[in-house]
Amino acid sequence: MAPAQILEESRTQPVSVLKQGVLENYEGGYRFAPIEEAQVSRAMIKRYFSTMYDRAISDVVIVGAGSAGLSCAYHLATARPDLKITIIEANVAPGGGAWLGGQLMTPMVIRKPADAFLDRLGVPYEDEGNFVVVKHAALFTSTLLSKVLSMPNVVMMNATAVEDLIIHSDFEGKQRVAGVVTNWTLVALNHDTQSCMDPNTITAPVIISATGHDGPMGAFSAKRLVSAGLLTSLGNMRGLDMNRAEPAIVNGTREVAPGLVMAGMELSEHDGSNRMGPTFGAMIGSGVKAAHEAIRIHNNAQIVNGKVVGMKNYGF
Ligand code: AHZ
Repeated sequence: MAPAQILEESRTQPVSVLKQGVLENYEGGYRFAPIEEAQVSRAMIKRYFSTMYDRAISDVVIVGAGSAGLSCAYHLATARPDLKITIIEANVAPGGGAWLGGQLMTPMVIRKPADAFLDRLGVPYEDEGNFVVVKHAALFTSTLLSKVLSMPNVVMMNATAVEDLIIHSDFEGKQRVAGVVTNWTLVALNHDTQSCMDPNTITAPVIISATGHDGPMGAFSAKRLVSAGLLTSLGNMRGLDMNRAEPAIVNGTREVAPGLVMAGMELSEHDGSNRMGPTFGAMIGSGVKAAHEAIRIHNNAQIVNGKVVGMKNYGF
């Protein structure tokens, strides 16, 4: 069909002509632009590996894209568009446990004042007085995820696990978390089946760990701090108490070891604080507080090639 004919057809039918020979027609005439298989491969490879190359040094690495990690990424990326933020998520699907509320039910409960974050995102909710309810947890998580991923300074590598921490002696001789050790999750899960499958690294002055409570991969950094001798023992998550748990997580979000900020439910394993069950305000608040901590570290540290080499007021 000649281009003129296609144009003519598009005027008479509910179709749109995008380009010569390309037609969006749902009456049997849908025509794609031609493509070579190698073009598809190269379109992905050049972007993915140039991103990996670039992010081998990042300004902030966020480990875990659950409600705490994503809330942190949103606040940090908005507040500091100059920072290269790299999110590492072990699962293929980011979002952690925030696709549902409690016991696989869809509504998500968020206690005030964390409803202000929903207003920032533009997520609608019903106001129940002291708390609000989003009709489906996936509405919160998909909106947050799409906003985070559309930020130019954010990169997410999913299906990638953090399987160790880089720990250096810093400029004062103190142990400092200086980056993460990564592998594709399918490799990380199969170390027992092969003799050697070495990992990759990302250097960064700030790591934010938000890997959730203990599980096959969860509470990863808290457990590694113990085995690395930077934490005496795990506090272990305590029983459910919504009123104690949520402020403990938000107010306790901090730099738990030099270079490592801990957020979300991973902190309950580190500190031995209560769980809150299906109320998500603390995950939002903790994510935002972790972003504040990352900004504080960036503002105070002298950073060269992703390494903290001194403090800005050091020696005064
Ligand atoms: O896949 C994990 C999930 O998406 C990811 N993750 C865990 N270990 C990782 C590793 N490398 C990379 N080694 C890793 N990624 O971290 C994410 C954690 O999300 P989550 O939803 O499990 O934790 P959260 O702290 O963001 O939210 C917790 C939500 C909970 S649990 C709870 C309770 O049990 O009482 N209550 C709430 C609100």
